[in-house]
Amino acid sequence: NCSAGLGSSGTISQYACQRKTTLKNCNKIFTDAFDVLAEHFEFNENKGHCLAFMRASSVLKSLSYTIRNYRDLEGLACLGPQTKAVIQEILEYGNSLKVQDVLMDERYKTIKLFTSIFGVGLKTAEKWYRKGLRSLDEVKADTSLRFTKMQKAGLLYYDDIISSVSWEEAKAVGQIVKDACRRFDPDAAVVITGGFRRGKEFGHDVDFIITTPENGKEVGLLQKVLSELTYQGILLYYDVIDSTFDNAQIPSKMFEAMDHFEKCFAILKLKKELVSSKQSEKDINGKDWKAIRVDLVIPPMNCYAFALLGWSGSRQFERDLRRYANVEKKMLLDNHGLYDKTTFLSAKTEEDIFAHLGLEYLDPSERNA
Ligand code: DCP
Ligand code: MG
Repeated sequence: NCSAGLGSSGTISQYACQRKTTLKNCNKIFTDAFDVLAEHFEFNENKGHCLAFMRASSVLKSLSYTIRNYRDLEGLACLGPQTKAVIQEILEYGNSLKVQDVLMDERYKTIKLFTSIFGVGLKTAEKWYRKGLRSLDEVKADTSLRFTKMQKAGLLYYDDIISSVSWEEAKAVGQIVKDACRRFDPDAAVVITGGFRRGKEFGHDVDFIITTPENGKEVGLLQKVLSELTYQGILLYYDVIDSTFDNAQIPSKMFEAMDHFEKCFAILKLKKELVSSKQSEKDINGKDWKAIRVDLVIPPMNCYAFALLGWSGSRQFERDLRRYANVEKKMLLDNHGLYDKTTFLSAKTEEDIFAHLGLEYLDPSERNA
């Protein structure tokens, strides 16, 4: 129940890290449209338009009222003629022709389908599209394609992975991962991050940050945990990315897509009996488990707060937090640290990082930008 657009204040920041964005979205009809258009431009590698729609969507998600007429848009940041035109169209006709066109577009539909396979990015999806492939069956049947190990797993467990992970399932996976870590280090910190930490009820995977109180003790832990999960027979797939993290590394290497911590992209076999609401459930083939995508990230303790903040998302929140640090504070922020010109600013908690940046602390549930 969102209140009517009682005077849009002009005080909404252009940065998601200065807005509170909970999961309650009063403007879903507009943000769904923007999210489709942003994705369409992403698929066409039009970064500018993609960003414009993502930012506009994010601003509307932060509003405590529903946009009911064009005047409600006055003073809102990040809305340009392009995004405003879509809002006006939806206000007038209930939907947007451009969005309808995109949703019907064969290229959009196919790229969306292919990139929904674990291990398939935009480049691969486009290549398959250009070959004339349009469905998963056609992809699987094409003997000229060479799949990576990740893509093979993605296709094998496609149905399980595409059905989203519930919080109940995430908790059950959390218990398994925690038990495995604590076996080797009783003091290991194991925290669920990503969308579940922001309070989402469903996600596409379960993200974990794992570390140890003593710096350096985390080295070797991941391998032991993976052996344990293998021994239990529940590690369906994994790909370990070794740490390329170097404490001496300073700002020049910033703003890379991926951080340098040791991490693992995995698929775990979750027994349905371990999920409280799904006890003794079997599907028609008698399968009593579900394949779940899991990301494990292992930073050293001195980077823990930065890693946690960086992996808690949302993506738009992270983007704006870095942009804010950079543009407004002339600092560099990434998943490893915060640099003020030449000084490394240390932080034990996320609160410390917000304080360094002069920002009011936002709870993870308020970072759903
Ligand atoms: N992240 C990021 N940039 C990336 C990848 C990840 O900033 N290129 C951060 C923000 C994400 C978090 O890591 O919120 C976890 O990534 P996910 O893709 O798992 O995103 P979510 O957990 O937010 O969503 P989902 O519910 O789909 O898993
Ligand atoms: Mg996630």
